[in-house]
Amino acid sequence: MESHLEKQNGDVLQKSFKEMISTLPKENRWGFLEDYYQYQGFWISPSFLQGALSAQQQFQAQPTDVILCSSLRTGTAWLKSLTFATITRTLYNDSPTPLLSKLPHDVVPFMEFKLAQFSTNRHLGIPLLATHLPYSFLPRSIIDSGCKIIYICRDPKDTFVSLYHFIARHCKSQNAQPIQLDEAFELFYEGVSPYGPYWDHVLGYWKASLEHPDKLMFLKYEELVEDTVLYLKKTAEFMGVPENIVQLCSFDNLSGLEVNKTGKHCRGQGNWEMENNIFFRKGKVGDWKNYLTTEMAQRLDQRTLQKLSGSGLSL
Ligand code: PAP
Repeated sequence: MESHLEKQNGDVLQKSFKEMISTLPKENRWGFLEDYYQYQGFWISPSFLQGALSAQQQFQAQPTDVILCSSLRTGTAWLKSLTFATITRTLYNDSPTPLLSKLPHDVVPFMEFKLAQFSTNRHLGIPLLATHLPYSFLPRSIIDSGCKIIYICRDPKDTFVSLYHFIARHCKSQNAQPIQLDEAFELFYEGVSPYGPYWDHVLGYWKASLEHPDKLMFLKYEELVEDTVLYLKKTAEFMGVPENIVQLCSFDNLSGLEVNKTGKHCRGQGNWEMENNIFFRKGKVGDWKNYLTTEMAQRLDQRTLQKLSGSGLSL
């Protein structure tokens, strides 16, 4: 819970944010329950943007914090479970880790969704926090405090397919008609997707990782799948803690837990309630082959080449 003063300040801020947001370009071809707004080059839901703006004003990062950053559907929940298990390995020697009874998203909160930006809403003994915000949206204190950032990205084709299923399932659960895959593809391609353009999100963190390799670790989902132990070790080293726990955080283990099969998770102000199992679909590299035509795959690959050209990054 936030304090009384934090709440008062928060209410005033939220009002001015709402006014500002209502002036932004908006769009809703994905068929969400609310319009998406374009702010500083990125498409974002108004409630998450309000959370982001509020975090920019209020969040005080600690130098010991580790901020987990990602666009949607690129392996956030997996990264959360791996880093949480690494950081808390000695804390839960005699009792079961919360990863066995809670969704990873409820174990490591999002800065912009759950108001974890308020120190009173955080477990300060566990310095992990997550965000889907682009690098340019991060609160200044994250950069100034010198705390560490871990970013995870994924092949745009698998990211798109995963995102499409996530949104289609969410729409169905709200009795809304989901958009067709080929229409969604065109929107993603044009950069009109939640927290998109996807490539701009990735490039923001990529460039920052080149400038500050000691502060920003850049991971790819595919590399994590290919050699989980190696990347877990690197991540632990980066955070300055020892590792173990690959099995605990594996897709099969997490997706088979009762909490992740039957529980529910809520984002924003209640308008994003979803079943926990939506976060565990297949967890495979290359599932796009089951959904995209060769032409679609080639177009997206071309787009990726063009967007990442000159950056030194390939996906
Ligand atoms: P979010 O943006 O909704 O938080 P995020 O966790 O970033 O989603 O990514 C979800 C993807 O990670 C899903 O991919 P898929 O749709 O292609 O299957 C999900 O299945 C996958 N995933 C979740 N947990 C794991 C895990 N432990 N290991 C590997 N992949 C996982």
